[in-house]
Amino acid sequence: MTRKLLLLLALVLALVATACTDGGGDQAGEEGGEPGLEATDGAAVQTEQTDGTGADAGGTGESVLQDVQSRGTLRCGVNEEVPGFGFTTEEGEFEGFDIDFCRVVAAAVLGDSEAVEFVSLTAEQRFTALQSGEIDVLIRNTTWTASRDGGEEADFTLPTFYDGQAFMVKGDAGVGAIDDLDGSDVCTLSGTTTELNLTTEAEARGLDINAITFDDNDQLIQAFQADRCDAWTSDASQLAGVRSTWPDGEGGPEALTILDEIISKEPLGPAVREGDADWFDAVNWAVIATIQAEEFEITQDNLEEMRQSDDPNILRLLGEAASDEEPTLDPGLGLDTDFAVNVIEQVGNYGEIFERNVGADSNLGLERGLNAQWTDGGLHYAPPYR
Ligand SMILES: N[C@@H](CCC(=O)N[C@@H](CS)C(=O)NCC(=O)O)C(=O)O
Repeated sequence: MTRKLLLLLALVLALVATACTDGGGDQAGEEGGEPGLEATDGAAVQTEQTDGTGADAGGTGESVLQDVQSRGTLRCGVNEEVPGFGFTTEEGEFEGFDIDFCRVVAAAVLGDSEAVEFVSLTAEQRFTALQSGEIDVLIRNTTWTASRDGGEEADFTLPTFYDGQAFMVKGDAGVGAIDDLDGSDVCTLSGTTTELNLTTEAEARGLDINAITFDDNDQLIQAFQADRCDAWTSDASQLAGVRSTWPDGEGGPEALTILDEIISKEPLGPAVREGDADWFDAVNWAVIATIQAEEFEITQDNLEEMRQSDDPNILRLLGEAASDEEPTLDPGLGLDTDFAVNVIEQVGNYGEIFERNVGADSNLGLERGLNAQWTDGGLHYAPPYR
């Protein structure tokens, strides 16, 4: 390829990159005026327009890790519409699996799981908010994909939830499998991985499926309730969340069926802005600490006892000296050596977070499945903390 062509190509790519970042903002603008976000730590606060450098988020520009530690609060981009994962209660409190992982990061980085400013985002707004520095981390049922890693200036940590796309139908629709949806209208949400998965699966099965795409989840729910679509497709876990709070006026949860077939891999997890290794490591190891704690069977209840354990691996994780010869481990993550203690004490280990929000102790009642420990046939595997 000639030098001139290479230069031209580089120019085009630069243009695309700029176009991509702008695109998201515009869309947000389209939906509801200001591409602003609503930061809520109990009281609604409207953030001013940003210039995308991140500096306006009060950052020093070195690493978000220092920004958060000097600010004393974590700005976490979340969902407020998905029961079990990220939603607001009647009292206006944020609750859910992803919300608890915001608290895990705050406990690890600030020693205080409550030092979080929750910023609720639509699917379309999430990467713009990350790129502009309005949020420090995105923990919002977001799938790790190559185009997001490469094209959205995002770095994804270890997944917190291994999910897959499914279909939800009304129980009385006579639909028992995806193939029964031939000739049907299926609701999807724009700005998500859902739409492409649907068209890919329909083509693979030779089904004639008409995708009806909405920018806003509420509009999608109204259309589904009004039978403007025969099925709703999205991540199975989130459909279970929506189903768990389906209004009695619409027949309650029993009125809905989630088909068994899963058509995609949706590894969900936190994302940080690209190119910030210190912040990436801090968030990643905060997540890993919850998984390692469960593997070591360290719980909120037995934590104090475990700090007296004679297992050096457990002592290392809990910031204790592993032996007389081996002082407390500081792996150089820029976190307190006992950060995992703050995480477990204030939020819990992985299993406790799962069961509380989406598992046996919740309305969703999800099985661990792929989200079990590797020792139980699942995918959660913590790299060694040493
Ligand atoms: N994991 C998918 C998103 C899946 C999805 O759209 N989930 C729905 C659940 S019903 C959702 O979050 N809807 C609410 C919203 O995005 O505002 C992605 O990263 O694109």
